[in-house]
Amino acid sequence: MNLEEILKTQCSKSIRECSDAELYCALLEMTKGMAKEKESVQGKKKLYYISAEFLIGKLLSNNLINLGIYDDVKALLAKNGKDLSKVEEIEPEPSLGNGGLGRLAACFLDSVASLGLNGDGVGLNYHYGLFRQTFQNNLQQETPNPWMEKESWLTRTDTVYDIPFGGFTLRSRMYDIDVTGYGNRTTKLHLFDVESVDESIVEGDGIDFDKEDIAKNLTLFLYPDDSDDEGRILRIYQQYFMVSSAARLILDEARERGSNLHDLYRYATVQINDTHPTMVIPELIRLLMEQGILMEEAIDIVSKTCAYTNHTILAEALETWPISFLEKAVPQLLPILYELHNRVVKAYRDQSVYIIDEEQRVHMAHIDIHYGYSVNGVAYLHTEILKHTELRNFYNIYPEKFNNKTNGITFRRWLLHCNHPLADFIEELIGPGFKKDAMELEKLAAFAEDKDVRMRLLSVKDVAKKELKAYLEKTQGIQLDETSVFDIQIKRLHEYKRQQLNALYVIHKYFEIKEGKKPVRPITVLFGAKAAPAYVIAKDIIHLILCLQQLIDSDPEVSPYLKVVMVENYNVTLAEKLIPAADIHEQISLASKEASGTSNMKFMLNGAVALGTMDGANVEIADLVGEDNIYIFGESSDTVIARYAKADYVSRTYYENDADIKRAVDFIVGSELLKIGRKENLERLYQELLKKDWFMTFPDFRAYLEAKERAFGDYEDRQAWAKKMLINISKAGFFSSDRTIAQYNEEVWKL
Ligand code: 26V
Repeated sequence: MNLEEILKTQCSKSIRECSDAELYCALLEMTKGMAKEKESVQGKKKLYYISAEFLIGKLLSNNLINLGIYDDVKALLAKNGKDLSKVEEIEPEPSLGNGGLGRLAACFLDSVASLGLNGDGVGLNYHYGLFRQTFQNNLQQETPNPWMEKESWLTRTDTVYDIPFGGFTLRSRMYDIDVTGYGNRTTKLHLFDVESVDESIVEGDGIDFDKEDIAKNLTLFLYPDDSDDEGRILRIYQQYFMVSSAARLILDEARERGSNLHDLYRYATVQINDTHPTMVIPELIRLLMEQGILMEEAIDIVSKTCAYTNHTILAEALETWPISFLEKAVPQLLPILYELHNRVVKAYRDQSVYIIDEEQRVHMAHIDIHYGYSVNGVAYLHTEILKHTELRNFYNIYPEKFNNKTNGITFRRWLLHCNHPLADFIEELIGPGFKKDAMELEKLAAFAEDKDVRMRLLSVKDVAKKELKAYLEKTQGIQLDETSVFDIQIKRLHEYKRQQLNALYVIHKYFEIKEGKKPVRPITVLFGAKAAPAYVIAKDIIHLILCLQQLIDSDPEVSPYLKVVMVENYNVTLAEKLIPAADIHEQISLASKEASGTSNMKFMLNGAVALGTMDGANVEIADLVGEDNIYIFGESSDTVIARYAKADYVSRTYYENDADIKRAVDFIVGSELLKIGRKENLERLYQELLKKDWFMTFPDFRAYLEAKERAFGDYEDRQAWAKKMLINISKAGFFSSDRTIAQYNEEVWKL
């Protein structure tokens, strides 16, 4: 049957007569059917990528691309007076992740399927995912974000497990989402859900709910607010529910493939994505013991099966659970946890590597490192810092376990899907090979001196900027000037990512313009960021940015030259519009703090130039593109680490010795902003910077200004800038997640 007939059968009317919503449902069903046909016989050993987050984004277009029918469907719809991009808009975005970690997991699944590897993802089916962000009175508000509709990518399966908790049992059911590989096979994302979940317990129109009613709330939200103890215990229930379901699935499937469980590690490998799925280790041990395997052997088997990825060095982000919480939620794991701890105590005298500390807290990462066979960081610098600083004592014990796997992104979504004009132009220049082998992008370097190519590249960028302008105008009522330079910072709001540094720049520029020092070309500074609902200072930073946006918009002296925009509800869908349109992208974390970053790779691939610190994967980007094609500033990770060790940073000294810093910081609580914003929030942020500035924005302020001005200056030589764009694209191949996944497979999973 051809596409037209399939669609007609699905809709039971002609394409022309269908609404966009009907077409969406028909395409969804059709795609699911085609994905099913590409499921194939699986090998002996299988990867289970367990993650609390899979930020998959909308799936329709991506699936059409991966199935190789995007152009045909688009043409067919057009022939019938329909627009595929309108149909795409019908799809709700499943926001099953917070940011980089969850999006990475989604990119990895795409690559596992595209490389034809035998591996599935396992996670939780959150009904509301991450909250939807709205702005009211320049403050972030959170509301639920429902995404599961009658017609969705989820397929209910017959796989159910009874998961025991302290005092009660919950039934889990597996739902599947097809992961269509690019021209290869389909694998699965398994999402477990509680049968008894009850969406009606959400209070009002916010995101509060009864945190103690576990049977009803377990899979309601992604990472519920964990600022209080009930929220934190709920996290433990979620995590155990996820990994116990996963462990049962792993054992069932391994047996089906012929394992006698003594050889489990020859049939399964488990990648633990950050510490959230760590309890899979004691749970697998427990379940193996239920099958009659002795503790000693069970520990050995599981230690050869599980591998751990670390995604952050921030101490506050490394999970530790009070043993009393675990005792309440999952008492059956306690004997195993004590045994795992006692073995460590016996073997090593060093308290810093113990699993349970003196305050009776369980260090989840320590379980992973002692009882997993691989520990990896997510960029070169990050792994080095883990080995020599954060996890030094573990590295001394197990040097052979540590390895680096620099993150990557799927080029299907982050080029072929989100930037058709650029993908087409690249294909015109170097042929279609780059779609399968991203390293072929290197061939673009041959055009670096070609003036026509440079001009074409600039016009492709202009098209994307105009598209973003139209989209933001339509969806958020925001007006952009597409002839201005688009300087974009999009990522979770966190002090270490330093959106506040960018905001201080805006204030500085505001003063300069007021003083008559106008930029040669208008500047548009775009932000997109959600703050954790309980993260007070992060929300204050959003407040500051929104107040600046309003202030500048209403100032006719400044607004022709400077515009600040914080887009509402930043998510994958918005990222797909923002990234192609960027001229400059901000990667300005405090050196040593950003494990990798992945938007940096997406921007580079779309021909934007980075303004960044030597942090995370920026280091590798800088190595690849060379200093002419990136704007690096700020103190090195060594300096930063040494300064933390000495604990001698005093932000006030910088404030007092640099009039520009003082002027910008004082402005936060000056009369102009206080007229617009809330005193409490602005004052708190002012005090935070003045008294603490824990992520050291002041020491980097001057260098940041200088680098940013240099970038804006260089931007005016359009030919030279186009060359920078081209070099960035040509060097992006290394950051394909296909490369990352191939390395995981060769060095860790060995499927
Ligand atoms: C979590 C938390 C939770 C509590 C409060 C503070 C805090 C700060 C950071 C985090 C991050 C958790 C892990 C994470 O998302 N890491 C990100 O992983 C990406 C994929 O490897 C990587 O590109 C980002 O650099 C890294 O931040």
